[in-house]
Amino acid sequence: MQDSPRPVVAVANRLPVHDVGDGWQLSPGGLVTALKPVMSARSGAWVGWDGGSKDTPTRLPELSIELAPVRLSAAQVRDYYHGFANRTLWPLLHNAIEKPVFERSWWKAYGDVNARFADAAVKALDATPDALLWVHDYHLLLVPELVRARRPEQRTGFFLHTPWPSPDVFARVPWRKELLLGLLGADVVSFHTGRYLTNFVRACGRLLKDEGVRVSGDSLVLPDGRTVRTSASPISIDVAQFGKVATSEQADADLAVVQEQFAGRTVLLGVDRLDYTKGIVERLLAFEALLERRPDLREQVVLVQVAVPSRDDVREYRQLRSNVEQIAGRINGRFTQPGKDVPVHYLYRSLAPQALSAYYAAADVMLVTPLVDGMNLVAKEYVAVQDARGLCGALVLSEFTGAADELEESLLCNPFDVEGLSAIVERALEMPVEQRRAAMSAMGRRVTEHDVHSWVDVQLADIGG
Ligand code: ADQ
Repeated sequence: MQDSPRPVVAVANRLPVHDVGDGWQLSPGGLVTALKPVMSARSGAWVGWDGGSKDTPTRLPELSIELAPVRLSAAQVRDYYHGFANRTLWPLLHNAIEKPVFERSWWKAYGDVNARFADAAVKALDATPDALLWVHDYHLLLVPELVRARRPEQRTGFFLHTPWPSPDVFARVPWRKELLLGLLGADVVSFHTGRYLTNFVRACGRLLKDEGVRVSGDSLVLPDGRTVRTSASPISIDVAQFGKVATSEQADADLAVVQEQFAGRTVLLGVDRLDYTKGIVERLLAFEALLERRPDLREQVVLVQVAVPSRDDVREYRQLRSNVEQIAGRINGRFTQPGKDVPVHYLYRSLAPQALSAYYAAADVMLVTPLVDGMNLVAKEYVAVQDARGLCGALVLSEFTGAADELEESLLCNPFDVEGLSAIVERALEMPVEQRRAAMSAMGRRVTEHDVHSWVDVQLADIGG
């Protein structure tokens, strides 16, 4: 007889629900969609920050698991979330492309809040016998060890959604040993790619030598003999769900509007959270260089840049927004012909799934050009939508994304080289249809085979040991 699957206690910065005015709904997003069927089959709990709302439900009809809200004070949100998570760890883990800020009071709050999350996780584990613990992302690096100290036999996995930088970059953070030892409370620590995994193992080997931690292949052996495994397990999207949305009547209607708006022009598209890791400035500069070099293209191409507002209480993000808007305005000022449409359409907002999928379907060339990105799901979403509709647009993809390891038939680019990027965009515009078709169908197959459900299965099997 087959054992029934073990329950799961997931811990992430936010709970997977949001207030829609007259009630609560599951938030959209890959992780939630992926976990929903698994959690329904397995039962368990999700521990996360309640985002400041006082009436977060502990159950939702469409979700079989318990929601375990963590309350944070305004000072904790400021120092742990806006401070240590977003201004110390986020830039540090993204190769320090913005300078990380090191502030002792933020570190203190980070430790306190991680302890709050660990308390809530232990409570949920006590109520769910035999559960696996699955901790997510850079907000909670200390949680695995905090739980291990109280539940030494607990099976625990950690998944990092960002990159892990080179050991030299990671070594800059004053609390580097504590952060690494926090993670080593897990049984398995997982990353999107083998490169991040190697960087992490090398950081442990170098910085924890004096603590008696030994590297053995891709594993770390602790002084008490316990072994922590690492694994590379690229996250993905719910391909079937994207296909369904992409071929819905609403998406057809939205697509017709976009196509009419840009009739006769080739559409280039960028879709990102407005974040300095995403290379939006370099992308705009490459587009500007292209229009400069090729006057014949000025009325033939349009760049649609959709940017979701993000972290606008952080100075670096406000500065980025103002740069992006200034450059988009400059390009339109320079290249718009009297009586004609502008070359850059800039949308600063979040879009509904059908509208987003209509833009993906309308895009002849998708520009995914981050300076550094753990995975990048937008690239996979574009492939899923184009494939579901039998289209064959060209994908220009930064080699500094996790997705580049899997989508090798894309046009890979180095976004730091603006002239080079501009030349690759030109190549994408001229790529023969057979070549695009072959590339899209190979990428479509790969994304379909490795969707988010198979990622969850692999992760949970790994944690189960
Ligand atoms: P993010 O940095 O947020 O995620 P990404 O993987 O690109 O980056 O996911 C963004 C999500 O937001 C996508 O699902 C996309 O559809 C959505 N989105 C973007 N613009 C939108 C818009 N205007 N309207 C509506 N939705 C929009 C982090 C890491 C990534 C990693 C993921 C998952 O930084 O590297 O891929 O987690 O692990």
